[in-house]
This record gives sequence, structure tokens and C-alpha cells, in this order.
Amino acid sequence: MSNRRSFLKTSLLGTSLMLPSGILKAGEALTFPKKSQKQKPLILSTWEHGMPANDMAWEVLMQSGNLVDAVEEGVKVTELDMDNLSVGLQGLPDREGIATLDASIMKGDGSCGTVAFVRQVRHPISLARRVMEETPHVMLAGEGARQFAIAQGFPMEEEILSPKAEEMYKEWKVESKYKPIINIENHDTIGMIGIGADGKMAGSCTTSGLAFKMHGRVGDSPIIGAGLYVDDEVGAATATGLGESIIRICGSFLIVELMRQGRTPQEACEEAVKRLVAKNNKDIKDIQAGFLAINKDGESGAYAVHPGFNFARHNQQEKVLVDSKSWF
Ligand code: SD4
Repeated sequence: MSNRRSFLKTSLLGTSLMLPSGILKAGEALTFPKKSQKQKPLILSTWEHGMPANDMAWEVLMQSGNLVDAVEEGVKVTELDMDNLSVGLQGLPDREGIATLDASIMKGDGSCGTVAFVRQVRHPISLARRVMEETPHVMLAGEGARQFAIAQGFPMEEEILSPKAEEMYKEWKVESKYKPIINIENHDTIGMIGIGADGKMAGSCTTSGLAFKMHGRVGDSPIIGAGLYVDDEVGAATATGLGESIIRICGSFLIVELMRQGRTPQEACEEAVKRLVAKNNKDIKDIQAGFLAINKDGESGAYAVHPGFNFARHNQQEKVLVDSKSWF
């Protein structure tokens, strides 16, 4: 049993929350009664690493009642996860062998902050939050983001690849082929969206982006409306997968707007994938993208281009990993 799986089991068994019967097999596709999908508070995160991230977010939310703290602290767990090669400084580097990070945070009142193409910062999500709270801007990128981090007292980490990233970079350099294919069935970026008991929403998203990307490439994750969008009047959405395909359709904003027009979170995610497929049709076999959404009633939805996408869902009744449906 992998560490992750044993963690999932322990965390489920160790919980004091009420769990519906028959859900204790971590990692399996699960169906829930409609009732349990309309729950506030509710936290959703992309991929299996969303489970420990949600655990942290849930704990912070229960202790402080502060949803922004919760979505920041939650994804910080992933930013430190040495097994995750798509988030944090341990993630796979760009073509020059440098890890560059993107992150965003947003509240349902429209406040938001993002950082793009930032180096040497262990917690880009916290830097994004500082942009939101301490500057008149929404986005800082590259050297300016790094200087802001220094000014804000963030420690600068040495630019050393993690052993696994170093090994994979060396392997990649043998051919050095630039083919930005996203892994279809693997752990990737973390996007987290949540709604509090009071109906207020917040979200966060953090990534090291595509492996071996061009130096300076920025994905969807720090782009408000692409990788993340939150609006207290309607709902919230986040994305994972090939950023270029998500940016092309303003994925997260599109989902929130579809919900505003009356679609459920599930219908909105499915429509967004349909559009993404249409706009990226030529290469769609090699493109993975997945969306998560919640609405202001606490209903949730998810959909991906290919099978393999899953997400973590925590509410008062359950903490579960759910397999998303997909276009293919
Ligand atoms: C990006 N969306 O930079 C990110 C990558 C990702 O799961 O989601 N990986 O394009």
C-alpha cells in the first residue's frame, strides 16, 4: 500500500466526522446521495493530493472560520509535498533547468492576487495573497514578484532541483524535445475551491506548470478567469491540465458564467470541456484538462477531457476522493 493510500485510509478512519457507510475504499469512484452534495461548508481540490490539502484546509476552517486562510494553508501542504512534481520548487523545471512557479488566490467579493513565473519562493500561494492584500495590483511576475517577495520578508530558496526533478531533467535533456504534453493520468496542479457556512467563497491554485516548458511560459493557474474564478453571487471554479487549452476558453470564468445563467456546477463543467475540445480539437488526444466547480448552494461538479482526473471533497459528512467523469 502506498503512503498516500495508507494516509487516505488513516485519515478517513481517524476522522470524527459522520461518514456514510461503504465509502472507506480510498481512491474508488463513488456515488453519493444528492443530499450530501448540497453541503456548506464544502471544500474541493484537484487530484489525489487534494486529500491532505483538504484535511489542512478543513482544520483551519473549523478552527478559525477563515476560508481564505483555509485555502491558502491547504495548498501550502502540496507546495511542500516532495512527491508532487507539478507543484512547488520541487516540481519539474523549465527547459533551462529552473523551477518557476505560478499561483493565484481569489475571494468571492472579487479580491484576488496572483504571481507568475516566480523563482526561489517556497510558497507562491502566500506571495499571491500578499499581492492581493498588500498591493494595488492583481498580478506580479518574474523578477518583480521575486523582489516583492524579498521586500515582504519571504526567504529566498536556493535554486537546486529536487533529486527526482534533477533525474527527470537529465533524462529529458537527452532529446530536449519541446512537446508540452500534459500527463493524462497523473497528479498535477492543485486548485482548491471552498464555500463557508455563511455562503462566502474563496479559492486557490498553485503549480510549477508544464514540465520542461519554455523559460518564461505562464500557464492558466495565475490567470484569474482561467485557472481560478470565484464570485459569491454565483459560485467558484478551478482548473488543472494543459494551461494553454484552459486559457483559450477562459475556463473558470466560463463555468461561473454558465452557472450564473442557471446551469448546475456539473453541467457548467461539462459545457466548458465541450468548448475546450472544440477549440483544441486537433491535439485533443494529447490534452488533459479537468474542471471543478461549486455553486452558492454548496452543490459541486467536475469534468475532464480524459479519464483519470479525480478530486477530493470534504464536507461535514464525508472526506472522499472522487473520480471525475470525462469527455472520452
Ligand atoms: C499549467 N495548468 O501550468 C497548469 C499545469 C497543470 O496539472 O495543471 N498541471 O498549465
